[in-house]
Amino acid sequence: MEKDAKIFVAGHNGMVGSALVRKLKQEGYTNLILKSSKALDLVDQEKVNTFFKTEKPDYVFLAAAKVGGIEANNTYRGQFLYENLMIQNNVIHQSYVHQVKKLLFLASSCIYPKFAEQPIKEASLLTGELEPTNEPYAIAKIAGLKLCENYNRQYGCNFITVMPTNLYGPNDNYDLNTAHVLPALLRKFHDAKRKQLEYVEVWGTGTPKREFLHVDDLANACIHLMQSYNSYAPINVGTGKDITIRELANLIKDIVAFKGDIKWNSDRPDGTPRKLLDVALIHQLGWKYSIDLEDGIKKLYRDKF
Ligand code: GFB
Repeated sequence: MEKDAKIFVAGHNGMVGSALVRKLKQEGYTNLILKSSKALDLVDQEKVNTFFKTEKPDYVFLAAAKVGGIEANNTYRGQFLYENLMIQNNVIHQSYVHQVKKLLFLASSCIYPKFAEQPIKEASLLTGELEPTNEPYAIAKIAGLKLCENYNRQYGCNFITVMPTNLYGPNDNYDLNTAHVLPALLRKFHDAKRKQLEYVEVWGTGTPKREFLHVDDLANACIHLMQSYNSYAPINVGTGKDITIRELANLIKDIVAFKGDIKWNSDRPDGTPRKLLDVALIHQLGWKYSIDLEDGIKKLYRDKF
């Protein structure tokens, strides 16, 4: 990627897109094309066609997506499937039509089978049933990575797919109905401390395990892969370490210094029991995460609240 290449970061106002923009600017990339969803609705085929025809980007980071935590995935099932399919189809297809040199598509670790062998190797894809709460999102992302794969195979495109684990960091969503667990718990414990509540309700049983990666580490990995990885085989990006939701809740409770109790609400779904990524492949390519989970959460809490 040349420093003055035209780089389209789709979804630059989101958590991943904004981290990519910070990192690209830091590294001296000067020609970024950024369009808010108001200025360019990526679900709208006509508008995306016109945009590509006019702008003709050299490189594309496809970080635009409808995303959310377990509750949002389970509630807005139709929208998660439709909007993600449309965004991907429009951007990936137009990248082929207008000969984009390279595209990086962001998938997700939740597209692996619910009971995949741990740690999850890239080869586990499509070997078993999906977690029901996020099946629509997973199906859309699987379609996206298959579109990349098959545009490479049929047309010789250089479209790669990255599978990040659960992410956290600046510009996350703190709405308790749609957030992921980490920002939701920061918000809940912080508000409970401020209001001097006796307890905080945490969803599920606390036994599921999750791996958390800071979004700045993901942005580093994406730029590294954009420069060095040229295969349509999806590649995992994570830390290689996971913790239980109970451990996460206790960690956040301590960071926030909330003195009350935790109440577990097992009427809420647990989701996948575990989804730890096997990160051997990206380690071989010379990338490793650098932000420790506790340090990352402490900094986030200081900056956000
Ligand atoms: O982060 P999260 O919503 O997503 O939930 P997933 C992770 C775990 O935290 C689940 C528990 O076991 C939740 O039950 N949890 C506890 C909570 N308290 C809370 C809370 O207050 N809010 C939330 N949200 N969870 C999503 C997928 O799955 O992960 C998406 O649905 C996406 O498709 C994303 O891939 C990365 O890790 O379970």
